[in-house]
Amino acid sequence: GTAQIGVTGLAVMGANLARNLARNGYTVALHNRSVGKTDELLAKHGDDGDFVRTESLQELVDSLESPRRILIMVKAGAPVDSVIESLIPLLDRDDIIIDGGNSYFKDTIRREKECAEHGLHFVGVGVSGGEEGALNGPSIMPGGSEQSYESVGPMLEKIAAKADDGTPCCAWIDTDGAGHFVKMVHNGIEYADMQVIGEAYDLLRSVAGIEPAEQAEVFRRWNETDLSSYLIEITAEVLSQVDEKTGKPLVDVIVDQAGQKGTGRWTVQSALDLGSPVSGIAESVFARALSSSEPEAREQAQEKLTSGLIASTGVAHADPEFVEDVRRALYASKLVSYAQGLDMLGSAGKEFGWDLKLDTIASLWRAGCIIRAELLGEIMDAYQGDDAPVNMLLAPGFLEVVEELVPSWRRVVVKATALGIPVPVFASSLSYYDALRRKRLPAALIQGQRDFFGAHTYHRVDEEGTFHTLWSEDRSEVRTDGEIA
Ligand code: NBP
Repeated sequence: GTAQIGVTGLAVMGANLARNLARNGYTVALHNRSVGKTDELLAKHGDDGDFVRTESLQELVDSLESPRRILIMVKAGAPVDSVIESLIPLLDRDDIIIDGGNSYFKDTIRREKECAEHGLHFVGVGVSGGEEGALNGPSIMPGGSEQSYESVGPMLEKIAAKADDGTPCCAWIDTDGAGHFVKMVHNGIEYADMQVIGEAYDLLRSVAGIEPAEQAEVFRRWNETDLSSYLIEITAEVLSQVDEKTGKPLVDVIVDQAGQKGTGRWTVQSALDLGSPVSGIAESVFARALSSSEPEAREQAQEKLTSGLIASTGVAHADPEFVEDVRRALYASKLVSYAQGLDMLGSAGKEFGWDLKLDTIASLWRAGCIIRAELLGEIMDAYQGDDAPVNMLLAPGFLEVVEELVPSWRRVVVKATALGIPVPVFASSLSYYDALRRKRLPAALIQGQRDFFGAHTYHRVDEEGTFHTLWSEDRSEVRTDGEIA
């Protein structure tokens, strides 16, 4: 065969990646379980470049130059295993299977091992940017062996988005599941990013009376500030959309129950396993769950839980000071979400043996992906060099910025709380900030409680060692052997 890469799974993502590859000069062999999608792609976009039509995995394999590169873009989960299983007997040593779907990183670790047993390379690749990114340049986060990157890296870099400085938003992350892990955390941050924008929208509307069309202008202005990002840009688009049927703002006819496909949930589950405090990301996943999984409870609560509501907001229509406070609270909460996501990557690196370079990872998110933002260039700078900050909020570039945002941030959380407007991520991010900088945390009391009921022991502030109080005896303190329980 002579095709340089094969793509199997030609739904939106696979079709667009195949077209992107062809437009960049590669000969692309096409395969889909049902041949209809293959023919549809060829009929509509056959002149994007050189394609080879195949009807079976055997034909796909035969059409490829050796060592083969096959990109799987089928639905995440069992379909990926089924395709791998069918491919294994057809492939030769050193062929490369690439999974560009949203696979769970532990599945990727397992699949890499299985493929390695057959002498095959398995490259789990995180791809972000939706349909549009897949076609015109996504952000690409590849894992797998460093050797396989030599073969697939140049192709992936060619089709990836380019940052403003021209560098491709694609770089080898680390072995096995590292690429999918980083993509997962990207999505977790994306959940938080969207939720904080949602909280800002709710406050602007409910407190300052700014209706959607007028808010679209606010978001357009905000997009010229340090908030500048894809998600702020599309928020303005969505808010300015008028429903064809009713003439109302579209956002008012959309049911307020947010969906999720699972990557946010995976991020939080993994964070719990790692003991990584991604409170803002977690709150954003829970906020979606609360919106959609409790319709009956929401309905009853609207009628029955009505105490404590304040009639007047005390804020004039579109009060510029309040609007600016909300903008700052949004930016501060966003910074915390990124700080938490990056912190989680640090913990995962230690747990899974990956050398995750946070400056490189931030650089890959500068273009092509959903969380692309001005901010990412600054995060990249903050993590460059040898003395990386222990927490993003403590990086010289961010320290002063956050400190300046705090008064607005507090005013907004207080106002929202007084008025009964939920701001789970604004508030939990502020608590994270406050907990980080607090001199004494009530964790000391918790250690005392743990020692009381479970003899879990504690450390003292003034002496080395591990201690236990004999709570049910004479309450004297004893020194115990070993580590704290
Ligand atoms: P889907 O996730 O909707 O999957 C559809 C494709 O999977 C079709 O080609 C279908 O073949 C194939 N397929 C299924 Br379903 N079961 C199969 C099986 N047992 N064996 C072989 N093929 C099977 O496609 P997508 O939306 O293009 O997404 C592809 C991947 O990219 C997913 O992992 C997704 O999470 C990820 N992703 C999507 C986006 C996005 O914006 N949509 C963004 C980033 C990542 P058929 O045509 O014969 O039914």
